Amino acid sequence: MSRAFITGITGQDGSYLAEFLLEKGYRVYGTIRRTSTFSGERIQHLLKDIELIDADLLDQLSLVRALRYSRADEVYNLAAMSFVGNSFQQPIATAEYTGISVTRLLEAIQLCDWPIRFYQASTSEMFGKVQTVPQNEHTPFYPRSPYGVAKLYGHWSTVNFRESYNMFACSGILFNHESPRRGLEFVTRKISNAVARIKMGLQKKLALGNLEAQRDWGFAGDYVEAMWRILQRDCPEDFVIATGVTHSVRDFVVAAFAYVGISDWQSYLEIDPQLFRPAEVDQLIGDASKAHTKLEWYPEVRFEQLVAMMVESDLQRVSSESKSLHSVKTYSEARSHLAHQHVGTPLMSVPGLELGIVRGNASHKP
Ligand code: NAP
Ligand code: G4F
Repeated sequence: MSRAFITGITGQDGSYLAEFLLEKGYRVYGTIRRTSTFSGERIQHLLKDIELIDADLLDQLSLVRALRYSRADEVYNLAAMSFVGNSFQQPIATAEYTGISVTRLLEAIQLCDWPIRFYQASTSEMFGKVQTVPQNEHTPFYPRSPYGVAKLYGHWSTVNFRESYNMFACSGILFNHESPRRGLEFVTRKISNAVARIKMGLQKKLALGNLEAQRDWGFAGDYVEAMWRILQRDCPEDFVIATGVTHSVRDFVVAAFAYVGISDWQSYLEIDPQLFRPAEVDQLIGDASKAHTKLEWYPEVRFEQLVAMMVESDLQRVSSESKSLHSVKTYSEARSHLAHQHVGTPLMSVPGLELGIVRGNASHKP
């Protein structure tokens, strides 16, 4: 039985990848870091099938121990501080988590005395101020955020270990991919959640920043299969993974409101200057021809299907939360109900979350 080791298993991609690998018959290990509340809502349904190991990206020995315990054949490095907006507020922490930790993990792998294939979660953010349209494996990088800069370090570290030590180390340069499991701070989920709540009469306005930014949005479930395919080849190489279609944030807003039958979306929208970034990535559009040819990978979910999937999921969640809230009779029942709800799914967006300025124990994972 093949063994897979996933850092960031509690994240959007980690949860889909764990499901995918379990279906393929893998034994799956995932790292979790100690937090005051368990952040495992996305993998709750998998807990009986996977094994979780305590490890933190900043603690090199914890990575070595976790790897040795798993004796993994394949390592998927998905853990990172992944929110671009926050990286402007915490550039040093982002460099540590998202950049230097890649080298920590690569060195930990070198200390293992069995062969390991390594996947690094690289990103289209590395293209930033794009130098060609569309972007492929030959496009020069020009990151526009501390997150993009940190990811670029991790990317080149992966290439360097491959070339220096003959490691089977690969980068997947993935364009934006979304799902109902996306964190509420990312723009697609922020929109789908707000549209569902507006439809249910629970929210009046949706505040956004730059509506003109364009992204190549795919479905996370499709993209984790590409990660796996990258590690199944005879030789290690890097791949761009994308749909090849781009849409603006405005397009996403219009499509999400249209899904719930609201055409006057402008009356619900507010533009908040604080939500604009110090430097923006204006347009991303990927050319995944190499992945089509060498991995036989193609995305299945189109933009319209993705929007529908996300809004529908939030409608159902918001509706069931709202119904169960109304069934609560007493004040103490309401308090205990709210406490319970906050463990898993937040009842409302947390103001300031998208700026990365919320402190304390606010849970923001779907
Ligand atoms: P995500 O939902 O934000 O998940 C990030 C994961 O990293 C979580 O499991 C988080 O654990 C873990 N993590 C963060 N800091 C850690 C630390 N110090 N030690 C251990 N674990 C830590 O991100 P995602 O969307 O699944 O993305 C997965 C990876 O792909 C990330 O590296 C991201 O940068 C990259 N990527 C994403 C996209 C995209 O569009 N989604 C595109 C290109 C690349 P907690 O649950 O404890 O917070
Ligand atoms: O949803 P976003 O925060 O995603 P972004 O910055 O593209 O990064 C995501 O994709 C990368 C791949 O290219 C990943 F590497 C990264 O980890 C992450 O998953 O923002 C998308 C766009 C931006 O241009 C932003 O300025 O939406 C714009 N936007 C407009 N209003 C907003 C908002 N973004 C957020 N998060 N919140 C807003 O209110």
